[in-house]
Amino acid sequence: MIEPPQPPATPDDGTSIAVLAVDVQRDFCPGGALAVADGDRVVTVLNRILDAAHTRGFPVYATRDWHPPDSRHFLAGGGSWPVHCVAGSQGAQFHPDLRLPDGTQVVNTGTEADSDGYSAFEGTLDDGTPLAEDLRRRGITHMVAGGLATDYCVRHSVLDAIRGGWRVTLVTDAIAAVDLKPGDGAHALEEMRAAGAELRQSTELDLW
Ligand code: VGL
Ligand code: ZN
Repeated sequence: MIEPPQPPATPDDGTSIAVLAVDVQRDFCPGGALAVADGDRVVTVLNRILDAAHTRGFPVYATRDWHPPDSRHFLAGGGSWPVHCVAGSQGAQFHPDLRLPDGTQVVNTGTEADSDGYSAFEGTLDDGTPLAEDLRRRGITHMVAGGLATDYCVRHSVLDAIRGGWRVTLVTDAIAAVDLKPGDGAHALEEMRAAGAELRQSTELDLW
């Protein structure tokens, strides 16, 4: 039997794409300890992107905020936030509707008591490998990113990716902001765009 042609693992322009889903966890969604307004709205959009990535053989990275209970990131430890995403807790679970493909690399962030760990690039895979090292090892040059929250972990991750030399497409309907101060999310978007992130609606992506 003749096999149908397989989709290319890399697009024609020589770039190699990975998808980055940032902190799509129960605690950042309605009902969670640090709920982002409409945080769960990103799930449907990200699922479509994750399915397409999987079909095309693109690696998927899913970060999760994964704090120790005594983190200095929390109000009681002198930080800014109510207790959220304590490692192993129910609130730290990925949103139950998020469909992470087989082979998704989980990136744990904020695991040290003295760090906020806002950036995916401060995080490590389960075997301790830093995210940047894994991306380089796999020849990834371009990241398609979405998740929570626009003004914290998405912002820090996207800015670090650009500083590290990666091309970044930020999916504007796959993100939502904490907006501790009104306008924080909009400001973060502008900052990422000015740094070189390409802002796209999911419908405009080349993934389909
Ligand atoms: C985040 C606030 C505190 C985030 C994490 O994922 O954006 N925000 N911890
Ligand atoms: Zn946190």
